[in-house]
Amino acid sequence: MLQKQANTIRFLCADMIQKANSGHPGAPMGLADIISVLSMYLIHNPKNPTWLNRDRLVFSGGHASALVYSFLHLSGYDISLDDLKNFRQLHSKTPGHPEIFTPGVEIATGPLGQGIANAVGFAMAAKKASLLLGEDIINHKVYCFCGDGDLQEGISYEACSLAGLHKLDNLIIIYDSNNISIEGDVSIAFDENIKERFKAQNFEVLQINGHDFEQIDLAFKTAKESKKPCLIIAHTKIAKGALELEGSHHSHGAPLGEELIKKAKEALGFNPQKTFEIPDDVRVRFEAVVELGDLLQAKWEQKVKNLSEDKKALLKELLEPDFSKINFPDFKGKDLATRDSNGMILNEIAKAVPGFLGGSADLAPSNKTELKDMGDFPYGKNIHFGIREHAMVAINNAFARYGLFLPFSATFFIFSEYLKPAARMAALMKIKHFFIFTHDSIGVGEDGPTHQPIEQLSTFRAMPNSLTFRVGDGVENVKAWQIALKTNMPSIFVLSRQKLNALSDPIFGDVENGAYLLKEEANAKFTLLASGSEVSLCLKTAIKLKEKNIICNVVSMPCYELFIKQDEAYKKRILQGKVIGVEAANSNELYRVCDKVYGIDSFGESGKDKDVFEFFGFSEERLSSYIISLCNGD
Ligand SMILES: Cc1ncc(C[n+]2csc(CCOP(=O)(O)OP(=O)(O)O)c2C)c(N)n1
Repeated sequence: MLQKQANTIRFLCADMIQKANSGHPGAPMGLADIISVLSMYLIHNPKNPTWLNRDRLVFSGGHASALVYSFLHLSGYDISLDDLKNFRQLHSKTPGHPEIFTPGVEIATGPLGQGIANAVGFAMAAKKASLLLGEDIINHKVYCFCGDGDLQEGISYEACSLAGLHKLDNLIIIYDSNNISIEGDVSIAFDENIKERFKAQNFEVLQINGHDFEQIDLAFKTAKESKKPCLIIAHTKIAKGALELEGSHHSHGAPLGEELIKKAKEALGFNPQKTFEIPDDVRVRFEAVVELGDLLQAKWEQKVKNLSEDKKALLKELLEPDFSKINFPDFKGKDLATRDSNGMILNEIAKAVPGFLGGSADLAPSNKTELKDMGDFPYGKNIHFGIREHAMVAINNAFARYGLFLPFSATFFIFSEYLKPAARMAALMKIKHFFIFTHDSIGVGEDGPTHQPIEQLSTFRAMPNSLTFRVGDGVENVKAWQIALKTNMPSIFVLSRQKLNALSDPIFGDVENGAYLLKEEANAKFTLLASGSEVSLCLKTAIKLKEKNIICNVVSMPCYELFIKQDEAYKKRILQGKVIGVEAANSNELYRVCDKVYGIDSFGESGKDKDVFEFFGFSEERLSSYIISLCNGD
């Protein structure tokens, strides 16, 4: 029966890819035997894909999406046979790589390696949830399929190293060791001893023939009992069952061809004339899964009913956080670095919201992200990610997807470059994940151009489904958080290392509009539009210019993305005269709302922050001269 199930999956995948004339048959066919056995171990309820105590299943090699969908279809998720036939078509439930709108897909995968870190994140979230709610309530496993490509990516080292450190015995990674990737045999680029590598990372390592059902079964049994995270190295043949293409890299990413599929079906006792064939006994076997899932969930719900009142209240708060309880600090009139105001805000949120947690990539004291007296993961809320930015964000993406947590990830703004691929996935999935990036500009000073962000602000602003806040003082910082907590997508906080002057109250509009009028004069010739540290520079410069009879308004723009969505009337109201964008950053996107941009389009310089600002023209003197030169038509 296991073999028949596996072959059903094999040919469903081959047919899907053939019909779409696009896709990756190799990995799905190679993994069909293992997933056939896993179907007996996986605890889930296909009728309710969000049941909290379900096992999480992650396919790190998202190119094996045909396997994901055929397995989910057979298991009874809301994916029909027609959906399988629509594989990779526009607006289908079965897109090229798994996305979270498909029922049963836990997390979007495709960029190799990230799925492993997501699985580590799910396992960490489960540990935390189990400590909060009890082992009776949270005791599921996290299964992750990965391939050679995933293990070549650096993020797999980062994430597995943390998994070993935290002894995540709920994590089972199945490595599809078929020795093939796109360019051919992996030995041309990869020949390390995976077993020793994972042992060194404190994993239990099992090795099996991935087509031997007894060995697969025993491996899952052993892995479930393991006291450590477990890696199952499954030696497989890519495109197993595809006759002459079995074992060939040509099967990795192209349809097998109708003739070959027919011959392969015949060889394995399937009807070569039929496509998308699901034998009745295979259907019946999988239907039992749905019934079992329902039953398991019902039993679990009984346990939830028997929880103490405290635990019940905690579960409710984790599921539906109440932000009205947050006691936001009052920063009015206070000159502070925005990393400092942000640190105070974080602590207040963490005190009031049980699911709020996070950490930094070894920069918490500088990022001001320590949650004071709130302990360390797994018992507490501070997660020490070590210097693993990419894994940090992929792990926190999984925390966000787990269903109970609101995570933040922190580092210097410049090192956002090390985590961008996972931040992009957070945005793609529109998940609530907060990014705390301090040391936001050349204000970094002496550490020099390696540490001074220039183009990073533009790249985050350009990322769809996200809000980037570069706030000018503590009051803006609080307002930005109030928006972020309500927003179902990632929010990025770009914060200063250096102290900033407190701003006055808005004259027209507010942070929620993205940009607002901070200083308004009659008949202004210019509007100086700035964010972050440059807002108070513009205010001071405007005062200086008034002495010379050059009248300037000042607009603070803490969130570019919110501002460009405002209607024309709003923009017209706050942008008067010639609009000059002033930011100690790359100037690109400001040209969309400004006539001229006073930015930095080169890398920075090492020196005292004051000197570096002066050098790049960010002083009252230099900015005034620039505006005067515009008046003179220079
Ligand atoms: C970060 C990243 N780089 C490159 C790719 C393109 N890509 C997709 S699959 C693949 C080869 C993966 O090899 P392996 O994991 O062995 O998968 P298999 O050939 O067994 O299907 C590559 C390079 C990707 N999806 N993600």
